Amino acid sequence: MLTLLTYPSAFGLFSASPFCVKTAYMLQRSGQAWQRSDMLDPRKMPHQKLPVLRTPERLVPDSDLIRDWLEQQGIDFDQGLTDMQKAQSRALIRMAEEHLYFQIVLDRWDNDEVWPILRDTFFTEIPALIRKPVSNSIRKSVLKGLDAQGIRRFTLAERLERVERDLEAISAYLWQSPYLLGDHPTSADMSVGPMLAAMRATPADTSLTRRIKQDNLLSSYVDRMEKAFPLT
Ligand SMILES: N[C@@H](CCC(=O)N[C@@H](CS)C(=O)NCC(=O)O)C(=O)O
Repeated sequence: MLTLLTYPSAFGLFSASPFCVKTAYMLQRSGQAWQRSDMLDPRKMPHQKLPVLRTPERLVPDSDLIRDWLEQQGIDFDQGLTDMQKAQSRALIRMAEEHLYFQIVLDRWDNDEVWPILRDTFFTEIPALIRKPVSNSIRKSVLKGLDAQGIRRFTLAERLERVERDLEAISAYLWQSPYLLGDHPTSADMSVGPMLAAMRATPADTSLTRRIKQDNLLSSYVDRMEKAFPLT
């Protein structure tokens, strides 16, 4: 049986990590038998990140490498798509994972209202006595990473404008069909759906949570994806 090493359920989601949710969707779709195994500290993992898939032979890190592994077993997540649609799918996935994702991380980690909730969700394994200083220093290093990545250098208005462009692009697809590239979910949905779900689920009232919650097209798409891939 395959085992998905994942961050635990949080904020009403299968996992606080959209990459873990994406991988759970792919596993569900693959038809393979799998189970979840929750962990909070990924430092012993091959990339020091989650998700990781434990297969009979080895640990496979990274949702995209897990996708490759599953496709090598015979599943085709993009069956029936044209080469042009596959190219569009790749661009949508990169947009979600290399831009929207960092917007979500910033929305969660740079918000003093969300921070105590994050601390009590992600750092429960750290002994209570040292939890505050250790988690504060992890928070600092995450924010430093967002500075280095660049997203934290924009003003809030500039950031929202950047998000808006991406959401408009995603919406343009969803005006055409129930899923991004047709009438059934493909790999782009398994990446974009969890990213929008994560954006909506941040446990505070932020510009990003409001943006998704108040948008019927995007919110009903997130709900549709969650219904298409029921996870426990
Ligand atoms: N490219 C990776 C990204 C995975 C990722 O960024 N995971 C985050 C959680 S959403 C993580 O484990 N971060 C821990 C860390 O960076 O220390 C994938 O597609 O799986």
